[in-house]
Amino acid sequence: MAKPLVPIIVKLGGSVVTYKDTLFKPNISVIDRLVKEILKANIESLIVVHGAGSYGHPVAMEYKINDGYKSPDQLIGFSKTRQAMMALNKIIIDAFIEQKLPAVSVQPSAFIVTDKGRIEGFDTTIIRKLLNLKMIPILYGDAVVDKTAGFSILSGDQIINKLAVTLRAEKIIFGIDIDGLFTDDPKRNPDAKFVEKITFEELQALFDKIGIADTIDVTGGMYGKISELIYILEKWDKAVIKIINAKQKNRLFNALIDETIICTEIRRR
Ligand code: IP8
Repeated sequence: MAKPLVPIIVKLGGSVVTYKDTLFKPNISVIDRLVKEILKANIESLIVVHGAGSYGHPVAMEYKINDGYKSPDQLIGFSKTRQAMMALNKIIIDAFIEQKLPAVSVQPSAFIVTDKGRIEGFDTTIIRKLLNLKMIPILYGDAVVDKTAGFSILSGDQIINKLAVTLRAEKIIFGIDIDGLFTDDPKRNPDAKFVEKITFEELQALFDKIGIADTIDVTGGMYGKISELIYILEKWDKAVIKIINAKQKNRLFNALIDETIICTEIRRR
């Protein structure tokens, strides 16, 4: 039997695919350009996970979905968060289909349960089958059922962590709206230094230095992202993670075809 192809995993961050400060505003031109870059790169096996941006985060925040079930008033917020994410997911899938790329939505909340916010069950059968068919599964951060808390918010980053480790992905590209990791938050500290390459241990040391993004982000912004990156490298030492600025033209394309670009590259050692 032919060896299954190892997928490349791409995260399209919420600050890339939406305007984070305007409720329910997708960044259509960026989405379209990124999909064209994916088309041009002609990748054999690809999974895309997108963030919530101004779709899921403000709604989840309003109804405190990430705090778990506390009162019946939150239930409508759980519904609205799910709907918001499906709406954004549809916009993104439509952009793939427009380019005749066979993307298909895989709704995380329909197959993932968390316990105290961490993924419990994770069955990749559907995703593997879709990849075998040469389709592009597209997942996203979602509002999910939680064993202890009733419900919780599952970030796209945690999904990527699980996918990368389970499917033994060797290349993981995180598309965000800055060039990569800095020694501090570059939006607040002008002396923050850009990090080109970093190892697992160095990343752990940097972990405490990077604060939570000041925009509305119920899953912890850059802080949440870094902690998930550490989890990936802890469990799967062949992963090479690139954090790129997906708002800059051709960065995603060049990262996909292994051209040298401005980015932060993270390896186990
Ligand atoms: O933007 C969060 O996903 P993320 C998901 O990947 C929701 O952190 C629904 C807020």
